[in-house]
Amino acid sequence: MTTFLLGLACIVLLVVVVVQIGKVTELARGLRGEEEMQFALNRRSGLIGMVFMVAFLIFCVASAIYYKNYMLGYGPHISASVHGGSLDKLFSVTLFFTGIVFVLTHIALFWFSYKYHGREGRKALFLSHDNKLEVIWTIIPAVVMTFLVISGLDAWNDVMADIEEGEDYIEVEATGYQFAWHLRYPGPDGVLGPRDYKRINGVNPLGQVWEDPSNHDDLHPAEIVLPVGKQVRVRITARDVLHNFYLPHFRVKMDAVPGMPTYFVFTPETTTTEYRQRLKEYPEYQLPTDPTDPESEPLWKTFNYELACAELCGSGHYSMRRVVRVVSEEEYEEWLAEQSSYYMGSIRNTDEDPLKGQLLDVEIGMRKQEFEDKLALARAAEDAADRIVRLDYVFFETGSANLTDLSRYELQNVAASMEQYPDMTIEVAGHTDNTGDAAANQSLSESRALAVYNYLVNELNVDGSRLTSAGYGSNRPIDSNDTDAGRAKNRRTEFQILTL
Ligand SMILES: [Cu+2]
Repeated sequence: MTTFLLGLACIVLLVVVVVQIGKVTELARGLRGEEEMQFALNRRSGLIGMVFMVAFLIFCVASAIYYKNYMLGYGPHISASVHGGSLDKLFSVTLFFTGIVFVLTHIALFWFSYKYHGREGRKALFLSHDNKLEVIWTIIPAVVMTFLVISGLDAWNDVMADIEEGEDYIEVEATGYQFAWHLRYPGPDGVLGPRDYKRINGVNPLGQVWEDPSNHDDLHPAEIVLPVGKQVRVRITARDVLHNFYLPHFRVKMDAVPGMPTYFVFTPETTTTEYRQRLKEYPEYQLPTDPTDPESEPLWKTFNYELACAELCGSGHYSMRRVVRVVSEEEYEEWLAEQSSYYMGSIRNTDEDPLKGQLLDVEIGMRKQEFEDKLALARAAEDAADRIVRLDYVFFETGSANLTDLSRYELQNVAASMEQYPDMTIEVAGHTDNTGDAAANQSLSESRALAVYNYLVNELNVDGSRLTSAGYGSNRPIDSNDTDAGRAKNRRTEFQILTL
């Protein structure tokens, strides 16, 4: 409020001053003669213009020098990507020519208005046109522009070249929406799965088509991590309005257009750590990150590359920042291994999952591996009593001895192991938790073990003389029967290896 009142008072005072000066000039004009007064004013204006011109040019040059270590392309901010240098060079060449024009035209502008100001006895020269002059000021800019445009086109074609057949690269996808970037990595298969905008909803932010297995391993990380020296192709899309994928330190900038995927290929060549070391050399980046806390880490240490949106896309535009890390190949592989598939983590077996209730090839593979690991461990056990393999994926319908459909995969693993070890004999055992009647539990465990026995012998052709079945009711718990989790563990089917 005080600031507003002060501002208002300033404006009122300014108006009063201008009106008073006007009155004084009027009076002086009356005293000294109008024309003479005008000539003096012309001369003064010309001189003030000259002073302004000198101050302005000094200010322009000095501020450019003062801030050069903050500007892209200068000081520590030379490009961190392979192609970036050519763009920086282009900017410098353009700046060189436009800089010359900028300085010369300003000097000419103010010098002329001073030198040729209206004065006693001077008359303006009438000049309809001058061919020579017009040819000069058309040809020189045309030649310079042609040179700039051609070298610009050349750099553009170079920078915008897409991946060629057989080249090694990683593809990353960035989808802009109000107001963030949704990032997607292809996962181990190296393929970004297909999308369909009609499928976009709260849990499927990109509209991925879950029936397609190439979507199953796709990752949705929170930051962009890239290995140094490797080609990256960024597929850029938008979900609502225009956004712009901008990685200033890598000189990457491309519109994100709804319905029209764009791309950019670049190769980062400076890791985040190397860039920080570069910044460390400059006093500007030795200042504390938090200006109010001199003890806070210096700016160079907290520096991170960033992804920004360079299209004014709405009120939350500023919040579209994402951190970008460039690391060594090993660190990248490590990071990649830590990421988990979005489908497996957030979609699998939820209502959103069209494959709910089916087993995926990768899951079958994972379960087979788990089974083989457990079998190897059991066969290596010293004590015969420890040679037990729990069949974690054999399930029955509640309260009955009917095997669920998906149990067949685990039983196929058992059959395969019997074939692999022709001398192996086993006892299939059923166990329950302690809820309900003990006699009923006993009989349920026996019939469940028998169901497994029958399936192995009748459906999977395992020789019946090599296995037996037994039920133990709730007599052999492996966990507490006081918790849900414990009881779930106790309800189990397993087999014990009798002979190796
Ligand atoms: Cu945006």
